[in-house]
Amino acid sequence: MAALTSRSAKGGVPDLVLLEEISEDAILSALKNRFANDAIYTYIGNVLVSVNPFKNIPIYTDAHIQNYSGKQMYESEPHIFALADEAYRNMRDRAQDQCIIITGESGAGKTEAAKLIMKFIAAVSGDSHAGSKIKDQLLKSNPVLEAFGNATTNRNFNSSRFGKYMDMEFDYKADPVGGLITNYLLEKSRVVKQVQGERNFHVFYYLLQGVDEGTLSSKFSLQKDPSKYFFLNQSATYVVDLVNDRELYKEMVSAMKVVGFKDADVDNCFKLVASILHLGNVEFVAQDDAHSTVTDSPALSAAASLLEVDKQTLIQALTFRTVTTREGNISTPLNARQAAATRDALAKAVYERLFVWVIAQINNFIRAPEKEARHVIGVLDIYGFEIFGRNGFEQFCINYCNEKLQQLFIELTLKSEQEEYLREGIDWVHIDYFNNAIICDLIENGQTGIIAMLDENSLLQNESDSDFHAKLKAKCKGHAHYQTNTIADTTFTLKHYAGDVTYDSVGFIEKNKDALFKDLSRLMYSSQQTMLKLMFPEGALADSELMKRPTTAATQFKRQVNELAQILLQKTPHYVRCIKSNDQKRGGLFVDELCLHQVRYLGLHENVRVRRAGYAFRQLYSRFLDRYKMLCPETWPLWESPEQKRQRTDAVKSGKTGILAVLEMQKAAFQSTDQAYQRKGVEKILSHLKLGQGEYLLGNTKLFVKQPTTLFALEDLREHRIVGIATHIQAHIKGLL
Ligand code: AOV
Ligand code: MG
Repeated sequence: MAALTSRSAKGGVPDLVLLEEISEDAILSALKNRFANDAIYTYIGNVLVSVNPFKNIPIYTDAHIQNYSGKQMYESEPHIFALADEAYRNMRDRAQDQCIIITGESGAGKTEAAKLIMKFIAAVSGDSHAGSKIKDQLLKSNPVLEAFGNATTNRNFNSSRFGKYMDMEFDYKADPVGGLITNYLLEKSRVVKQVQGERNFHVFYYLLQGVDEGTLSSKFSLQKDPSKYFFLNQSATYVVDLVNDRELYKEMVSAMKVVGFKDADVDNCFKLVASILHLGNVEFVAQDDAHSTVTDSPALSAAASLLEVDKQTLIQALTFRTVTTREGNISTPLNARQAAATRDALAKAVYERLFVWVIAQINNFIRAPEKEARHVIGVLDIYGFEIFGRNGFEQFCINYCNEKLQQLFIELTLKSEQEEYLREGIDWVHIDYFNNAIICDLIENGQTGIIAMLDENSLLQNESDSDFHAKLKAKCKGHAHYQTNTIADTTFTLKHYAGDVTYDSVGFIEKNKDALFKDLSRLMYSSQQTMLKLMFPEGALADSELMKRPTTAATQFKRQVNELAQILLQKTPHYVRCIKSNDQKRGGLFVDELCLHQVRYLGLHENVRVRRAGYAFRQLYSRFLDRYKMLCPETWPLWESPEQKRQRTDAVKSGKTGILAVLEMQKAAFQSTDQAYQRKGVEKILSHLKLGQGEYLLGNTKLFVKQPTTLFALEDLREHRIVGIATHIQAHIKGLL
């Protein structure tokens, strides 16, 4: 093999396993070199590392789709399409469910990656009439979900404020037949408040900018100017570069129609969106410390009218709270602050349930009948790890979810590696790695975890955030990943795999309880709008039923995250690890420090080490033989079974001669499914190329190659040989003429 040269790739090694020196710095500079050459994708074995370029690189055209379709990953430049193709072929050819897990911090490019994967799979999969309809629906679900679930944040102008797992379903022919979306914890606090520089969910601005002034006023009682609305004007950010609200409104509405929403549904959705804007403008006047009244305003009337509820009942529900005691129900007045909080709770609840309703509808439209859906490819695009100036309950949940995904990554990459070696009868040497299970346990342990403690306090009457904080301090003290802070007494710090995050416990209890006063549920259930009514089914329950212990938000989330982990564990995983190149969203800028931090916490260094310790590439004998048979005179052109030899002789006798006849014979020879026969062919190639003993191992069905360089060298040789063959054929044809 000494004569073979290493395959050159754009801007450096296409697989980090190939680095001469394995260190964080070496990994960083390799990624940086490639990034400078617009090579934003790099492999670590079958894991794809993607560095967000923040500029358009023309590598997603139809020609690129064609180029990556049906190829092995290492055969071309690393690409998200190559990974999507691998998942699709695995599902089709091996009849296994697949999942693609995309991780990385906010703005690293997860959602874009998820969309590119869907685009690729839609383009290369079957195109029957029904198939093409469902593909449209699947693709168009994205703009709908983004309108309702994404918002402009300081980190990303199109930040996903919910987690999404989407199964694409395929039939026995591997044609798409449907899909199923699961959503995770929407950041609903954004509906009522946004920090400086950020916006509310996109749909509010789409509605105001997309609908003409006349209709806006007659149908929704709204004005075009977003600064008129309290739920939009607190951050004073209305217009964002790259977000054309008017165009996106059109895209959203047309996407809703393609997905299957009826005009009346679309109308009802926007009425609810509008009602929330009006609710935000409802104001309260303090009567005394305990009482308040609602200012009768056009906003109040418009809210009641759009929600199709009685205005007096709305006023009552916003300014009084019914408490059930042993003596019966008591109506307690709310002061102005409490009334405003109740208004906010209602706005958040309506928006969250609308979001859940939209997803449920999409699922109704796209879900395939059970007997049709044979296999799935799941794509997970969840909010990335977040460290803000102030981190609250939402960041706690989001980061916990990322912690779980990291654990899954560790388990699956090592587990699948070990299983494959075992299956193929090859020895495996264990490599040590940092297991973040200890942090997951600190958060989710059923007895001693932070969520369990939070729940204990949330379910007690009159417990405060400071009680919860004190309990944490007492119980978690001394844990290697927990730290009490003396500076601000309401905070605690968790040492996550991705960095230390200081959380402010203020608001944890309330957000975890996530209780909606029954006055509000009943009010919503009294709506004349059936869609809204059905979103609040608990409004129909008797007091005794409503009293039952509600599931807290954190526990519900924990359950969902664990269910998700189970779903992913049952599938063949593929990983995309996204890296954010800079914080300014500047095209082509690679900030070393920022990227190094991500390389570190994504565990890329360990990933490369694990991968190097094993065999970097493995390939079925049949596939290897098919591709490289031409590199050895014994397998090309004369190596053949006795039966094939006889057939070839017959062909020659019957008049077919020359290289074309030999090519035909070769085709027949390598369509043989006899594994022993294929293995023998592979051995012949390896010994002809004088591959060293340590460079490969022969498994039961696959060849294991230690260094990817070997494969790249084989690729180079193959290319060389193809040119030679073409010249040979041309000369032969010329000779015949
Ligand atoms: P995220 O999903 O990882 O963040 P996005 O996928 O929304 O991040 O990417 C953020 C922005 O980066 C996009 O809107 C594009 O402008 C740019 N971008 C991402 N990938 C590419 C690419 N391959 N080529 C060119 N530009 C790209 V979050 O949802 O905030 O965690 O919460
Ligand atoms: Mg996203």
